Amino acid sequence: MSYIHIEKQFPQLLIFVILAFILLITSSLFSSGLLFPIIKAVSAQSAVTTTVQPYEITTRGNLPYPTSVQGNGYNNKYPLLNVQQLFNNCPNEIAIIVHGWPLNETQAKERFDRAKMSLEHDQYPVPIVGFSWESNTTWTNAKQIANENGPKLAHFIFDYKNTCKHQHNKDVNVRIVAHSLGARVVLSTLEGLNNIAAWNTNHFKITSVHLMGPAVDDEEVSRNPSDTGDSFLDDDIVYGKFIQKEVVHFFNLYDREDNMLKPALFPPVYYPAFEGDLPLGYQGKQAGIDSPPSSIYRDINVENEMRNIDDSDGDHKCDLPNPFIPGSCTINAVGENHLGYFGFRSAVNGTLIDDGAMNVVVSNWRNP
Ligand SMILES: [Ca+2]
Ligand SMILES: [Ca+2]
Ligand SMILES: [Ca+2]
Ligand SMILES: [Ca+2]
Repeated sequence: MSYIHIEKQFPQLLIFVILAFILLITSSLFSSGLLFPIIKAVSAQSAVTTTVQPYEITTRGNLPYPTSVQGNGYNNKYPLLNVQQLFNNCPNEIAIIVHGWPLNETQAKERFDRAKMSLEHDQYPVPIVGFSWESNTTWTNAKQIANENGPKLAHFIFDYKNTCKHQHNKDVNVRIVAHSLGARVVLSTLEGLNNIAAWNTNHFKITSVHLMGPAVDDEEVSRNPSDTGDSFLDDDIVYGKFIQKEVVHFFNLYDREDNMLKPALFPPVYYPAFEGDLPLGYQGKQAGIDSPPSSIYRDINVENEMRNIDDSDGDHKCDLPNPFIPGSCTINAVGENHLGYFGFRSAVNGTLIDDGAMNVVVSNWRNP
């Protein structure tokens, strides 16, 4: 009887002893001041500046394969790293940043630097690879060049994943973030990957794609070719099957107020006038099309991330002046600045004012 009694009491006794022991340890840590340095160390760590390693590759000059850009990043702020390092180190993940239209090399570097600052602000220290392509030409030429760049970027991505896998035994994650007409480069890249036999036999995938304010027709993410044909400049190709096959998570960040993408009653009207259709970045995929499942493809409204700031690149000029009214800027409200997705730069000292839609990108990376 008494034996059973002791056995029942024993767990409670044990808990009491453990609690007393914990109390003793913590109180002695407090009194000796040992616990305070631990708290201090934790808060100091969260204040440490996040650094994003900058790489850049280019196909400008109609190069058949992207080459590593030497020299410095935007405004000589830092040296660009050699891409060969990536192929040797194979970090767990990289983010390829693709710019839009119609940018020269300096402007491309400015976009990559803004993306870098926003990622640092959002404390996501992923190495970035800026993809600089020859977009500083007419809209029609730039569309053609964007298409041609897809297979080139596809081969680069394949070589990277393949080298890391078979020479360093590492599975690396490749993410892509593309702005505006850069979306056309990326859709063409997915088709290009699908055409690389060894990409398929290795079962490689792109970890995530973010299109930010994509300037491609709103049916191009369909899996059914018969969904195209609703406008006079259609490509007669849809990319939904490539999205589904090659990408783990695909995000379309759209903005109904974007001044390059929205249809408007009064000029200037850009994408809808150029193409006779609504862009994917205006209000998401076209209603009724056969898009990939929502486990892979998602539309996200980022209108409120585009603050009412008319100078995102810090050149003291309105990012999109009204060509019909001298001295008038088309950016007057939240959501309107098509150039704000990568963030906003101060015209006074070049630092970041706001991270644009990049916090949404980072949030999706952390929690797909
Ligand atoms: Ca359409
Ligand atoms: Ca169309
Ligand atoms: Ca500007
Ligand atoms: Ca933001």
